[in-house]
Amino acid sequence: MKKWIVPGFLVLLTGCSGAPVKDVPATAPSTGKLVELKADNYSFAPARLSVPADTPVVIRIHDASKLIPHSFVLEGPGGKVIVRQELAKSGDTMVRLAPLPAGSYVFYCDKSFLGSSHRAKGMEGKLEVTPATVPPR
Ligand SMILES: [Cu+2]
Repeated sequence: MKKWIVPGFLVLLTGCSGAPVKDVPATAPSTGKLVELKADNYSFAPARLSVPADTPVVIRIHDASKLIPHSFVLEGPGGKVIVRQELAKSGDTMVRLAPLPAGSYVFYCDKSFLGSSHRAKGMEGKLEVTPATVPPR
């Protein structure tokens, strides 16, 4: 009978997993340029961030949501997911980014509820990574 209990339990476990994508931990620098971001239902503020290229960056994300879970996903210019982290409800989450090459990145929440994604509701923004040295005028 034990044979039957174990597979049934596994089906229950996998059937209940909420997040469609596993967390992608960033390679974590211990320090970096600190950037503040606020998350709420359903927005990120500011929706545009700018950080210098080739510099470690720490994004402190304050999630004001008390009930609805949110996440932070950062995608590179090629659509590759660089980091994905669950956000702490009513708290701060530190997202540590290794130095990034200059370019235009997007961030968003990949959660959804009843088939409507938080991203479509407005939980997305742009991260501009600008060249560290500005050529003289
Ligand atoms: Cu969300």
